[in-house]
Amino acid sequence: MTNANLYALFQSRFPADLNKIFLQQEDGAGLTYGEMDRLSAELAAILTARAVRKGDRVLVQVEKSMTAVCLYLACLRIGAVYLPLNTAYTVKEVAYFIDNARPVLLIVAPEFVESYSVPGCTLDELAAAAGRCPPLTQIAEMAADDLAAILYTSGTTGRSKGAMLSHGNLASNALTLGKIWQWQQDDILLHALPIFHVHGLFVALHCALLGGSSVWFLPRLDVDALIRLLPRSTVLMGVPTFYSRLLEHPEFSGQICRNMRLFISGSAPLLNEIFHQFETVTGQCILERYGMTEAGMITSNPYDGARIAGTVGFPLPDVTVRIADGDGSPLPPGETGILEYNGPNLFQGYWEMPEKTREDMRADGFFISGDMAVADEDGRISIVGRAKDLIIAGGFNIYPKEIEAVIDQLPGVRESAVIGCPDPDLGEFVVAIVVREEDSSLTEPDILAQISGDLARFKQPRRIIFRDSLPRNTMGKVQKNILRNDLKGPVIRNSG
Ligand code: MLC
Ligand code: AMP
Repeated sequence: MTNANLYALFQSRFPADLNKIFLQQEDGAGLTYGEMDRLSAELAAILTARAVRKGDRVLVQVEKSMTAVCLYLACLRIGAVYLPLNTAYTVKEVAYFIDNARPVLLIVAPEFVESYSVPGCTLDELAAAAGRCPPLTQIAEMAADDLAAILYTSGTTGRSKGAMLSHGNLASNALTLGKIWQWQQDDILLHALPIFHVHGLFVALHCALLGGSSVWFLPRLDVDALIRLLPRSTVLMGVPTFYSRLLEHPEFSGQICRNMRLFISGSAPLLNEIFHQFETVTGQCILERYGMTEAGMITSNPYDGARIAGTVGFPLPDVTVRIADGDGSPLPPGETGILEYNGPNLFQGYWEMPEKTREDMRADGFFISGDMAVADEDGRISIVGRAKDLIIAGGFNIYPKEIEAVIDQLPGVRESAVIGCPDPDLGEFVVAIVVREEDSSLTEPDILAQISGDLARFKQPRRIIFRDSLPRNTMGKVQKNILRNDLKGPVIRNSG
């Protein structure tokens, strides 16, 4: 049996010259393929010395860095399950993940090492120890369905669920994307996404690793840095905000994109207007693709062939997609339904929540995405809405239920409803409509101050609007579409 360990696959694709740059920063710092292989083997040895074993969860909440990438690779090497978290999460939010996933080791920022019940350390500590430790070069034997990572994704019930992704899931998606996007050894990827989500961690880095390519590794989105590096890059992956911000930059031009062969957008809908403006300025069409944490990428516009604004293209070659009615029966082209899919990239279920996994799956193995879609006669798919109550701001998913639960338990609040309002920069921003108890004089700042420790900053409402009651249908369900319509126009986002 061949080893299905994803890191073994990466190794098999390393460039012949291990002195080739893998990650590089603008300040001159970098890691060659050989250095990355060695550092990840040293970190693998350190993790093993700290009693991390195959199948154990390693929870990681650290700033983006080259060492953090090697830590991820080290976990793959020893068969540990990598559990990355958004650096914006509060201690209270992280405590939930610890309780749920029971990691054996936490790697967190120095100020949080003592905050939790599970032993923790910093990435710097690990890196310092790595230099003193002989590398563990052996790659753990893994089956295709052994877990590689758990990525938490909030649910419409407000409780985060850990999506279990196996070595086989990640490998299949990476191999497919590498092929359809024609990844090449001389590609240079411009990487400015966070590395705690599918987009920046798996889609971007795996394509580069399988291609044996080089990566400009930016700590975060800095549009000035993109402008400087675009002439020395060939591929950019970003959420739509990347493209709207580039277009606003006075120095953005077709000329600086002259070496670029591919601009990819995803994680949130790309506005038609941005697609067309981008084409006008650069002569290039952004390739929009669609995916989710539970499977990685699912559909993509073609590399060769028409990329059409407002569509997410066709199912990946090894993924089956159907647009279905509420019972899972396929609908004909032109009819809007729920997008369901199946393929080798589909996850292994939600960590220790079999009932949640069952809720989202059909008996024939298809996963119910919760996205509303329509296919044309050729099978080209457009995402036209969401059946799930979800806000996407700057590519981060925000589940209203989670925010409503926090606001509802505040003294003086009778009930609340959280919705997304259109935002030109981030796509959507969070607004809470709150009904106070009769004797309450709660104000917007009072509420914001009281929820600040419970919710990551990006989830906190940018506006709180008070109402005497919430519109409800005859079933008693809050009619959020009415709230969205009522608030069209008058809601101005607080800048802070
Ligand atoms: C930052 N802020 C956000 C935010 N990002 N608020 C809402 N939504 C966001 N996405 C807030 C901060 O809390 C802060 O608030 C203020 O904005 C400035 O913070 P910043 O860090 O300086 O922001 P900026 O660098 O401009 O970040 C915006 C961004 C970033 C869009 C570049 O959010 C980003 O990199 N997003 C990518 C997310 C991503 O990778 N998604 C992929 C998910 S995978 P204040 O008030 O404190 O100043 C997936 C599957 C798939 O969906 O298909 O890919
Ligand atoms: P996440 O759970 O963070 O992986 O986010 C997945 C969700 O992002 C999907 O279910 C979609 O709602 C949304 N999404 C991803 N890509 C696109 C896209 N190209 N267009 C519209 N929505 C998208």
